[in-house]
Amino acid sequence: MKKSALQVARAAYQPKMPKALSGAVKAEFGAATESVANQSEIKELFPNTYGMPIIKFVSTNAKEEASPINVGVILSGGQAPGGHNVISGLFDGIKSVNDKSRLYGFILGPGGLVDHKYMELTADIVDEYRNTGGFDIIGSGRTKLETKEQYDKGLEILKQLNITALVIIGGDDSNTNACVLAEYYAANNTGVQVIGCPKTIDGDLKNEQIETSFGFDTACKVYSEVIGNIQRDCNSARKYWHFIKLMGRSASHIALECALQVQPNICLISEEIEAKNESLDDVVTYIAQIVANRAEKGNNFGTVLIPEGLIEFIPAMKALIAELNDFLAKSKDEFALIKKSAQREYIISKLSKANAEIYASLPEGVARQLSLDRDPHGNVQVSLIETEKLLSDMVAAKLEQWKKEGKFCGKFAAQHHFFGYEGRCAAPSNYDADYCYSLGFTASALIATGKTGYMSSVRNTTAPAENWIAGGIPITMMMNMERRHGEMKPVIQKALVKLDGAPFKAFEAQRAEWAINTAYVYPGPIQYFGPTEVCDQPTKTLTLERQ
Ligand code: FBP
Repeated sequence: MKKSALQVARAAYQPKMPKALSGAVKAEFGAATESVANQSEIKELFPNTYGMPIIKFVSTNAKEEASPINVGVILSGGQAPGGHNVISGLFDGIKSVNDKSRLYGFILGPGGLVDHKYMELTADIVDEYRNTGGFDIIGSGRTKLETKEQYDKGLEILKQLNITALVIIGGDDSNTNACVLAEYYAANNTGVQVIGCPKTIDGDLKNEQIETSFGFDTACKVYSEVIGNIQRDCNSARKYWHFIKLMGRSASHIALECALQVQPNICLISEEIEAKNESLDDVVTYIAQIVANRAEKGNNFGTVLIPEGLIEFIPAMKALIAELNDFLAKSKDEFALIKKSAQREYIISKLSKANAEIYASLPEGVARQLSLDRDPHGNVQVSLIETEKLLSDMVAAKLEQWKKEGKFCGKFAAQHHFFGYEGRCAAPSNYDADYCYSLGFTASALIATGKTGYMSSVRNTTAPAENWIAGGIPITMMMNMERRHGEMKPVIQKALVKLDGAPFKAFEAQRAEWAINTAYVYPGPIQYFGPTEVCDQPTKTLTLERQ
């Protein structure tokens, strides 16, 4: 396969690791843990994996002879830069335990386990993918592991390949799967361990122990580079308002991080809009007012960052979507029989009065997007909803009205962008390359220690890599009960933007100034080689959170 000069140079990069992982390790155990909420329900559902202690790995001189281990690995959900480095860290880790250990990759996500589609990941293959973006080494998928039949089918192939440990690299939903599977395999004395790894560009799989999910750093740096370029263009032509939607299915971490990096004129934070109980019209008025204020100073241009998940956080829309989710889950078959042209009226006739009114008031396209198939985890596919277009159309209508009333004297022309896929498979930044390799290596240490139901954890990552702390966090510790597909289910609690957290506070303190003045910052492209202050900086979010 032909390679670019950067790919060749990058292949030789040796990721930095915590010092503790450089030789033999031993586990230190903390106190028993509790789940973040619904303790009695979670304890009852996970009797074998609840309450386990937090683990920290420290170096030891006593290297013990260990038998080879066969390990399976699954990449699950949306791509995130660094997945290949988790696999290479895991590969090197199990080889350091015993060089006869073997690694198998299940193809195209959890479905590969159930359908027995796999390949052995040998040194040659792994070497081809070190420090590269993407999940193409084995592919990814969104199949939800939730039935006994799936777990048993999976077990068949694990037994056949003599695999005694499975590593699931995924986001909150996939790590929920990992936890359920770990419990099932433990309850049935199968001898198979299950370990999770925190992945998602969305940045919403984090807590006291998991500082960040991998991929967030690189993806935000790619988006910030491109937004910076747009801002230069915008400030050069001075004739467009750019409405930029940013991925992040639920939480607004990506939008917030990009805002901190590029200082746009406007950045919406879904969690704030929900907390203030704002309506769609409130959001539109907020944007239109800033457009009008800038127009008064002769600035008919600007940038608006919009988190992908916004629509679900506007309280009235959230109530509508919740009712739609339950309704579509229950009446899936009946709904499938309704002609496309009659679906809107059909939905309106089935919803409660308040929600039917809101649904009826939505533009045709948005209404249709809200009734599309949910993903396998029951989520609305928000990446398909054109919020950037919806908002700019509504802002244009409001400004038209204000013009008639003499409240707006400027010009308004909009451009639309959606940044998501551009960043999900970028070559991992040094931070993600190092973090992911360490996560994979740590997963191998958890396996060698005989643990199951743990998530690999690497902490203290704003310090130089040698001081990072590697260990494991019981996944049950992150769980609570939530309504999914119309039923209460145990799931990992999503980490939303905290309005009293340092990243939001830093943004809040500066946004009025960014709105009226043109205070753009142009971060430029990710640098892989060069001075550490250019190449090795973590996200502003993480830096502020850890200050
Ligand atoms: P994960 O939570 O699986 O990491 O997915 C992240 C994400 O990129 C979201 O930001 C986005 O909404 C979603 O995946 C889109 O997924 P798909 O391409 O499968 O529609």
